[in-house]
Amino acid sequence: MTATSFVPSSRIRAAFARAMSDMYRHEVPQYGQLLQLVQQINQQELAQDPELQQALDASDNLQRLSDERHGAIRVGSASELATLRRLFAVMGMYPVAYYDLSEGGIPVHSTAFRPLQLDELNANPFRIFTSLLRLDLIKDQDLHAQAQQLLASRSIFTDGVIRLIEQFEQQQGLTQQQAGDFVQEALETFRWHQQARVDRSQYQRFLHSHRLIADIVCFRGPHINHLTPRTLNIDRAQLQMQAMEMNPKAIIEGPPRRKHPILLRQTSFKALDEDILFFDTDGKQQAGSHTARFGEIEQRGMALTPKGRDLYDQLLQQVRQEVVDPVADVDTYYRQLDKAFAQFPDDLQQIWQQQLGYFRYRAATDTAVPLTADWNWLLDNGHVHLLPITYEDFLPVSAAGIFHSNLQEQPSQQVTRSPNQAAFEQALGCPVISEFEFYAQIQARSIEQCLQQLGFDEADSAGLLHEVTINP
Ligand code: OOG
Ligand code: NI
Repeated sequence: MTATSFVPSSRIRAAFARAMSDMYRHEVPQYGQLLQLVQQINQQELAQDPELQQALDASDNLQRLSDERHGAIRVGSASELATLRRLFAVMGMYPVAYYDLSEGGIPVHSTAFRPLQLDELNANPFRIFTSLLRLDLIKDQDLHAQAQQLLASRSIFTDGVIRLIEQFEQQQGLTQQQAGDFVQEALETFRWHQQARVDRSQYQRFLHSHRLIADIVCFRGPHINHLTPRTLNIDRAQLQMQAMEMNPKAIIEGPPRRKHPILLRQTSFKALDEDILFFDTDGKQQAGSHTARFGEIEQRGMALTPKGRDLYDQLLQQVRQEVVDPVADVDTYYRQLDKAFAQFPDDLQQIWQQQLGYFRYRAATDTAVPLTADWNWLLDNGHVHLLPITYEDFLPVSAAGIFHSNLQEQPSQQVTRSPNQAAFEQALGCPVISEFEFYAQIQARSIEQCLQQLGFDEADSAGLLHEVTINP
């Protein structure tokens, strides 16, 4: 068999994303409503703002807008996480970034499996935020042991998907038939199971320890807990969700609304109460309910350099210290957020000058430019345009906010901050990929191309390259 008969991983990813969306809409009809709302708002925004349309078009974002989606799952053991890594690799999705959620009082740490190259993201941007339970943070030894036993005795993957993953690894690809089977088999891992694996009292014990633990250990699999389309106006979407009584969370996570959006803003409708079944001690079924699944939306802005990210973290932390419980006083929270972020320039040239964000450099002319030109001159004279690079990753403080609003109540067990990237990577079976390197590479390649187009040879570009490579 020749390599050309294999299905490109982006096609498998797209088919999987579609199948997942269909399944989730069927399982959680309110998610279908959210999708419609976002589509409507995006159409209106594009119609009202031709500049936005152009900007999205120029950065290759327009054609993938309607299928921009992420999802999230939570798993319980190292071996589950390691097999997921192999499963996602079939779809060209690799672990990018380490997120410590213990900081936000959540006993998990996470990564996001996503495509790595820009052309892959453009082909299909689907990604999965994946969290691993920190059993080491469960203080109650008895519960800890029970959780371990439940996790060790479940198998969240079908035999079929394991076989296909092995085939993929041997052949370095899947045929059309195998790819179709793979999507169906892989989907099973993410399906909802109404039947819990424990009785009611055991479920309650986990719930009281931390609601998240009950969600992770009491079921047969790590049901997909939300999907997320991309909106062009999250403020409008939030208002509409309120008007439609969709029970949105109280605040939009992330930076405030800006002329030039940075990073990521997110909100969600809160997790629904869903009917589940317990086994009682006689093996009979008993009705109960579980709250875990929700729908989320996101608005993406530009990726920030480590320097920009530090400024973002520092400003957000300042606001969180001033307004300890944003949910209790939403207006004050937004006001303080706006006030603090006045310190973050909202002008592309300034963001570039202060090296706070990543950009693609586009040569705007084919005419030769003086070899003595510097970037300021090239930009000011319209020879080069700067296009912000879209942020493709996540934010731990926002993620913790999303977790919290879907856990209904404050956890009774305190979780202390304890990042452990080494333990996470050991469970995963490889290091996570640095998100900053990804953006820096896109930027560096665009600079090279831009200089070539402007007629600079290697020696001539040295000065200009030096000027921008201080940018990580
Ligand atoms: C994941 C929450 C984090 C995001 O978009 O930041 C997340 C979860 O609830 O499992 O999805
Ligand atoms: Ni999410």
